[in-house]
Amino acid sequence: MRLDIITCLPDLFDGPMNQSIVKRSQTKGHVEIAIHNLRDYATNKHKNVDDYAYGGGAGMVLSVEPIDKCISGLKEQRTYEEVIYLTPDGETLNQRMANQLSLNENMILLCGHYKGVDQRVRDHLVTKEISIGDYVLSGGELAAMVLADALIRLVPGVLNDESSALTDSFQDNLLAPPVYSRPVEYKGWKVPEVLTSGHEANIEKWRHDQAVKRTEERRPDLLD
Ligand code: 6GU
Repeated sequence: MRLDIITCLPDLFDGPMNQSIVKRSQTKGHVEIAIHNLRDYATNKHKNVDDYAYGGGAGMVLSVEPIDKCISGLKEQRTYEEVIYLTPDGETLNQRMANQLSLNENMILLCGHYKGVDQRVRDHLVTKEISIGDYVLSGGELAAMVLADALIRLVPGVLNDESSALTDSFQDNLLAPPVYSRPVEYKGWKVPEVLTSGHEANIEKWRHDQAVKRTEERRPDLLD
């Protein structure tokens, strides 16, 4: 999977994209992430990538030209299944959407900033608009990192068998069951006996029952 991320704040990606599983996915060659500074595609001498909104108000708007130049250049190098614009008025991200998108090979993630992007970008260049929840962030960068993380961990080979994405919360519309590790008793707080019994079938049943109980208590909407 290759992700091309277009942003006005490329430095924001330094940390999160270079740690832990996301970093390893790149060093192991399963995933390629390229960050593109929109400012490099500015056409005026001040390297501005935004401008006043026609009609007044609304603050600054990201201009169509630098975004089109950046996307066109990328499209000359490979074909993209999706050009995704991260925006609070997009479709809300969920595990099903992440699963579907994780099957794609090449995707562009466009991070909005300021008061948004020129609508012509959305009408002519963007193929999908995604939000990560009903709250407003100051830009699409954190949302792009959330989406990238959710997709990368689903790419075959990125996770080892033990931490397989198939056992994640949400994968079967159930939250994950509780987990325990050593010691078997701490300050009188005990690990459920079934987990140390060695009885595989009982353990599986206990985990499933706990997952259902947790989902009923915390997220009954998932069971509908
Ligand atoms: Cl994708 N962008 C911004 N700016 N805020 C958000 C969001 C995206 N998703 C939820 N809030």
